Amino acid sequence: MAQTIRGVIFAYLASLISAQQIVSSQGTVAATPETVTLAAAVVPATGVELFQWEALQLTQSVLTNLTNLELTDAALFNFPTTSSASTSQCKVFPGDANWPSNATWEVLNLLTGNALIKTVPLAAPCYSSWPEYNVTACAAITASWSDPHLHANDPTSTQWPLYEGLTCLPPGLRSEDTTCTLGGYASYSIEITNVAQIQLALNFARNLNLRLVVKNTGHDFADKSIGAGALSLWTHKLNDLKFYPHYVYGSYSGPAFKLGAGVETADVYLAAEANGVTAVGGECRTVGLAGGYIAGGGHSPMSSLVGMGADQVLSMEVVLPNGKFVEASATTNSDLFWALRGGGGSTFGVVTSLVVQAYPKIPVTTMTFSYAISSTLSANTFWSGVRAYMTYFATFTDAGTYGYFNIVPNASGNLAFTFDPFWGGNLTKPQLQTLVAPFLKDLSNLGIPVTPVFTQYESLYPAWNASFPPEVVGGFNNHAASRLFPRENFENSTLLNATLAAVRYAIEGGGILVGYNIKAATNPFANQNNSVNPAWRKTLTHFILPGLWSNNATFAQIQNVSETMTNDWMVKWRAVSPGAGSYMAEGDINEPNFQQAFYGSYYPQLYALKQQLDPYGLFYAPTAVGSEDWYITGQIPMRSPYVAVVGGGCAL
Ligand SMILES: Cc1cc2nc3c(=O)[nH]c(=O)nc-3n(C[C@H](O)[C@H](O)[C@H](O)COP(=O)(O)OP(=O)(O)OC[C@H]3O[C@@H](n4cnc5c(N)ncnc54)[C@H](O)[C@@H]3O)c2cc1C
Ligand SMILES: *[C@@H]1O[C@H](CO)[C@@H](O)[C@H](O)[C@H]1NC(C)=O
Ligand SMILES: *[C@@H]1O[C@H](CO)[C@@H](O)[C@H](O)[C@H]1NC(C)=O
Ligand SMILES: *[C@@H]1O[C@H](CO)[C@@H](O)[C@H](O)[C@H]1NC(C)=O
Ligand SMILES: *[C@@H]1O[C@H](CO)[C@@H](O)[C@H](O)[C@H]1NC(C)=O
Ligand SMILES: *[C@@H]1O[C@H](CO)[C@@H](O)[C@H](O)[C@H]1NC(C)=O
Ligand SMILES: *[C@@H]1O[C@H](CO)[C@@H](O)[C@H](O)[C@H]1NC(C)=O
Ligand SMILES: *[C@@H]1O[C@H](CO)[C@@H](O)[C@H](O)[C@H]1NC(C)=O
Ligand SMILES: *[C@@H]1O[C@H](CO)[C@@H](O)[C@H](O)[C@H]1NC(C)=O
Ligand SMILES: *[C@@H]1O[C@H](CO)[C@@H](O)[C@H](O)[C@H]1NC(C)=O
Ligand SMILES: *[C@@H]1O[C@H](CO)[C@@H](O)[C@H](O)[C@H]1NC(C)=O
Ligand SMILES: CC(=O)N[C@H]1CO[C@H](CO)[C@@H](O)[C@@H]1O
Repeated sequence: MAQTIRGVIFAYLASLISAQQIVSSQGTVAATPETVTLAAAVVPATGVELFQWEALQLTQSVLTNLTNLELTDAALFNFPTTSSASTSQCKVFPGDANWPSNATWEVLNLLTGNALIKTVPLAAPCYSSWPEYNVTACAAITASWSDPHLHANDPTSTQWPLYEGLTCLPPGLRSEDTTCTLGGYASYSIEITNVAQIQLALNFARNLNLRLVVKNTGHDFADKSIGAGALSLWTHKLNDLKFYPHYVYGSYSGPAFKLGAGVETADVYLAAEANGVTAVGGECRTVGLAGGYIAGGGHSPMSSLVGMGADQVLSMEVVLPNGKFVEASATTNSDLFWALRGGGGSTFGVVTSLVVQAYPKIPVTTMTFSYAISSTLSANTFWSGVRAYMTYFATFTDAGTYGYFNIVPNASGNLAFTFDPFWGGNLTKPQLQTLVAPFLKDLSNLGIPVTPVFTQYESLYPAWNASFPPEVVGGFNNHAASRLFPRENFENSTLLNATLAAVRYAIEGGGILVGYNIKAATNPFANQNNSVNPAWRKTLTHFILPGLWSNNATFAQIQNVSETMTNDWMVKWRAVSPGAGSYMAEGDINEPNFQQAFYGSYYPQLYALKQQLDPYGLFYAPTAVGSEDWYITGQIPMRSPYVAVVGGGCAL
């Protein structure tokens, strides 16, 4: 017997105030998306100024209206009445008896204002098994596969397809995988444009015990933004940016930006340049500054001068696992504020925006040069050059610089060392030349010929634009780990030699080095009371160690390189830096004892807060706080755990 559902969907725009009915019966929903609008009310700000879309919220009276009007599914959107843990061991997965019916998904779609998207993998137009099959569209997707915007602008696609199971790649990229399935991609997404949609989605996922993921750009190296069978919140459209020339908040007084959760780094740097200030962000153009970047701590070309990205935050707006929208700052929800700045994304809630402080404009001078092993430059001399550099790590970062370099075989297969670049923030060309002169003399004494190129810029933007080309993504030929080696490793000759030997072992074993000589400077003008991995406060490096394979490598070969990296090369790195750590946002998804490595001594406090705020186990991401309480049911057994994001989730 068809049961009729009647409800009222509330308009939020004055012009649409008239209430509209939807009528539904089992399996069908008669109302069309055109006739409905969002279930939300406008709630005025009580603290920090809100973006217009942040004032659109799900309130108890909106829910009560739904209930009163006999929308039988309304209970699915309720806030929790108790803070009890979920009683179900496993998340509901597509195909399970409790998986929501099409009609139930349609109610979510209508209440969110027609924002639900059923997942079609990005490259589906390349596969005749999909209705989207279209040779022209496929050619366009294939041509821009390595462009991060392609993936950021898709509701579910990730920039690193390894952990989605390497399914649905553009044909020809890999001989081993030639099918298009959902793999590790979410089942549905919501294109988030306001707070009410996030609240509706969190309540829906929590009440129905669905897996939930948050996807901004999809940049995360461990693919923490995807998940099989999940409902995904796609936050990338929350890209408002507001500049305040004279912002006063707590003890801070100065320039500041309010950033929506979807804003990309390049947009912030451009806005800073236009307003005559300097913003703290990463090196990569399309990383989500207010998303995963600040959640993970955020290192920057500015870090050796002013600290971490997370240190610059003044306040945040966030939807909690219980669906409530709150502010977090040093004075409001201060424990949450502490955790959201360094404790990792997709753990304590969904951040909708944050306010960060900015700095006056500074000059930047860069230096580039390269040298390589050759018939006249031995491997030992090559590594002596690297050692010489390491002896200046403390001096250089104490002067505020950021040394970005790599050690990678050049096209002839000879190991090459390249500054890409050495970044002298707040230094003029003569100042940087004076700083590095002793190092260049050491290289010369070793018989290593280099031709440094110094370039001075007026501010961060032109220096950054010239130094960091648009990133290339979409690849799956490596898996990286990383290490934050402490200052003592470079100030004590015994330890320095041991560190150099450990690095050389990994590189000669087939790894490559993406190195940063960086520190998280102490900054009395910023709030550094946050959960950024304490290893960052002691480090002079962030060394990333990718292990490589060819695109067509078998999974056995991929597993071989991964295990060699995690269980051989990295063992040496950890042995010479006991108790140090690794940067979660550019770390190994298989890092042993990830709790210590990514969170250090803060882990127990973060875990306790996670239990308090999310007893439901709503938020889960690989290596996130509390993730040890879950396991992923591998859908492609041969590939687990290297394709760990594939599959549903179960509590241990
Ligand atoms: C080419 C490249 C260069 C990089 N350079 C730097 C650098 O210079 N400095 C640096 O520190 N890092 C750097 N990173 C790492 C980067 O900070 C992380 O990949 C970061 O997680 C990306 O965040 P995102 O929001 O863009 O990505 P996503 O993959 O979309 O999200 C990352 C994680 O954050 C969660 N998340 C995103 N938005 C929200 C939100 N609003 N609320 C709650 N959770 C959220 C996601 O669920 C996921 O767990 C770089 C990465 C790449 C790929
Ligand atoms: C609830 O419904 C009534 C009647 O349609 C309406 O006047 C009121 O504004 C609604 N409340 C909310 C919070 O939308
Ligand atoms: C195929 O894709 C192209 C490019 O996106 C588009 O212009 C065209 O309309 C599509 N064809 C069909 C039949 O959908
Ligand atoms: C991988 O295999 C595909 C299909 O066989 C082939 O076109 C491509 O050249 C191979 N790539 C590499 C790096 O071997
Ligand atoms: C740091 O923040 C925490 C969490 O809000 C607070 O309990 C603690 O007192 C703060 N510490 C300092 C030194 O301000
Ligand atoms: C690799 O480096 C060596 C030494 O500098 C140089 O002789 C050789 O030309 C380089 N090869 C390429 C392809 O750059
Ligand atoms: C840059 O250097 C000047 C002094 O030369 C100093 O006053 C200023 O604080 C520095 N700025 C930063 C961001 O470190
Ligand atoms: C950034 O650099 C590119 C070249 O890499 C140049 O074309 C572009 O004009 C620069 N943008 C700005 C705003 O300076
Ligand atoms: C240098 O490190 C070694 C090895 O850890 C240690 O034994 C030694 O005491 C250290 N020396 C100094 C001066 O700290
Ligand atoms: C470290 O290595 C350098 C260069 O090989 C050597 O001169 C020095 O004696 C070594 N230091 C220690 C403490 O072994
Ligand atoms: C990787 O393969 C090499 C060569 O077959 C083998 O010697 C090595 O033991 C393998 N390592 C792992 C971790 O499987
Ligand atoms: C939300 C959802 O999945 N709706 C689907 C319900 O079924 C109809 C007919 O198959 C689809 O058109 C909708 O997209």
